[in-house]
Amino acid sequence: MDVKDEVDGPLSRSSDVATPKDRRVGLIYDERMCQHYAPDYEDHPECPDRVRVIWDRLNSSGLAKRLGYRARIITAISENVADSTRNGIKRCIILNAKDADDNHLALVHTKNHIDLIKSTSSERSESRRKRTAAKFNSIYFNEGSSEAAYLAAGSVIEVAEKVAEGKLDSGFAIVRPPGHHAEEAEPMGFCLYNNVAIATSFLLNERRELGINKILIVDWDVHHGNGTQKMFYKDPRVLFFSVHRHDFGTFYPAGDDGSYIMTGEGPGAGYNINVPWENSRCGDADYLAVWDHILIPVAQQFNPDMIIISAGFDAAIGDPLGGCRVSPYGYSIMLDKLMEFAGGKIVMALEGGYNLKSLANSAQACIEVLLQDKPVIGTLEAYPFESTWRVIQEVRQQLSAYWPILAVKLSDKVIDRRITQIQFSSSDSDDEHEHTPSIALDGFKTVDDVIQPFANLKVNEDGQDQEATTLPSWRSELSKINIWYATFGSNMSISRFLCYIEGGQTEGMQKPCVGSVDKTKPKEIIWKTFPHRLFFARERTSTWGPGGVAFVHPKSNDQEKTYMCLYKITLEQFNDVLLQENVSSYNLSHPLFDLTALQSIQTEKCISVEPVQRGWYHNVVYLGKEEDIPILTMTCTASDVDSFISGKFPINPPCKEYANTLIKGLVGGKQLSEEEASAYIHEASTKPL
Ligand code: Q9C
Ligand code: ZN
Repeated sequence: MDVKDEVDGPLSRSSDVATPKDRRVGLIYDERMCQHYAPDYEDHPECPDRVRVIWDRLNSSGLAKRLGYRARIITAISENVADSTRNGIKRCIILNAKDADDNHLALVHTKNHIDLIKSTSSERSESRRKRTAAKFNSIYFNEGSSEAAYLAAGSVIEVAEKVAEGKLDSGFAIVRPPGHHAEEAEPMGFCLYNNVAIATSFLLNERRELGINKILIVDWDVHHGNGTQKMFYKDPRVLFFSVHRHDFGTFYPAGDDGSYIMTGEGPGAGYNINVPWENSRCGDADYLAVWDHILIPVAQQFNPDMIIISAGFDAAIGDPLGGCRVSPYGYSIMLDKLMEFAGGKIVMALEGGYNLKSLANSAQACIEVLLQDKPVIGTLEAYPFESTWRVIQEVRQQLSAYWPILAVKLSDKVIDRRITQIQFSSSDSDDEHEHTPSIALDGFKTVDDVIQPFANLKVNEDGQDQEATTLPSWRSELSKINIWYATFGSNMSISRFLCYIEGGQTEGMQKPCVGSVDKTKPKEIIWKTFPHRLFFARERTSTWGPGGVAFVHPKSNDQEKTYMCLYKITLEQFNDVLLQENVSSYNLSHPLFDLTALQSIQTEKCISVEPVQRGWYHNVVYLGKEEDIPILTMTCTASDVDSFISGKFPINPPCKEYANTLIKGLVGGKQLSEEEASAYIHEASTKPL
């Protein structure tokens, strides 16, 4: 007899169900999903052992005793409460994996996509498969890929259906290949079919009689769930929530899709929530702050009928790709906090996770929560990062129109609990888990991080930038206006500033700049002093390491004198520089600083540029005119200065290398002798604000 029939039988009679505390948790695992692996035994992080270690751990810990499917099911059904625990350990119900139907795949994928995945199975030669895979971003195929992909999608459907029917309370599909990067017509990021999106669509469209009308998808994989987001972007039945590293658009899958400004469209407006980390090393405290201040309040209002978790464990401590630090305890609290919704109807589907030990530990912690086996215990030592509170506030503001609870201002008492100083202490690595040095070494992505604002432009067959033929009209308009861009930091060195215009890299730069769209050099360079205070603040940058970077006080003060190097560039170029200085992934279909802004800044003096408010230099300041051309600089806001003074944001002297770059700029510009320049920088970094 088929396992499913047995489950459909006795389990569906609620009289057989034990007390409410005794949770029926389904598990699916199938060795055939291990037949998908990178050809040539190439080392690939998305490897078969990922699911094997989880399955082995659940068996060795007694959470999923391998009694053979039949025996397992029978004991699960026939045991009464007392019998259902062996040696005090509650156990899961094991279901058979199932192939997905093409009809169900077609709920979210094109026929071409399905045909493509099918076509990679055995009849095609290895070299053809390789050629096909090479057309996609981070994809491999072997002879087992198609079968594994069908089983992964079908298994998530199977668990989701059983939970929706009430035959299971919750479940975990231990599947691979993962799914959340797969788009309607494109496999990507190790993902072939979008397992979670398929199961979600299946319940909402094919099994409407089950009464699952609203589904919350929580994607806690360290990468943005771009595929899932797109599939439900206009659908208010699905609240898609993703927390992921974004690093201002530079972290995989890179670009703007994972930005918090992506909130859904049409009827789906407000039903898409992205929480984009700005940097690596986020851990339990950061994730739980997001749960407490975004996800949980929204979930209370949304009131889902079911929760499906895109459960990647690549934000776990020790993951080689993620660089974050979520502990098994962290995952268990995140999950436990979701158990209050939808009567605990939670379906977990494995996505990423590439440290085998962390995978097993994290998955086990989650299963224990689903079983409600023992109280969740542990301790959290760390506070969230300063950047985490900033991200949380941005997300709350962005979504407050849809979820009124988010409009409430977070109290200072809450956000004062934060880490402002990054420590590379030994406690980073004294964890029981494996630890990769990349976590500690991977710096903050901040102002001095050079990004590639135009890097995700589509490139035509003949390798031409499409942008070249479809430049937005604001560019030609603003290209006719000149401004002076006044610099006081490392851009005082001409070679360095030219990278922002022409692209490329100069000494000390970690990554090349893409430059501006118009790569014309500045038409003139002059030096001037301004009555503004120069100071150094913030904690570190990935280019310079620990130490503050230069700011000028946006308000003038006759007691002060700051040397600035002025470049005559167009207002169009200024927009590209503004974007690069603030490392935003914002796409410049509209100018950040247009003619209207240029007009009003002459009376207002300062304009904080909203789309790049995540950056540190988003406040454009008007410094007067030279040859009747307006002089603009970019720095922090006056309220940021207050935060520096109050200690809310850190003040730090520049590191040696950064200070030397400034001195070189001043000396090269013939403004000061080396001794004078060095005294000038020293004073700016030591005199209290
Ligand atoms: N430079 C999941 O975790 N990285 N996918 C490619 C290319 C791909 C991760 C890096 C990461 C995909 C499901
Ligand atoms: Zn991932």
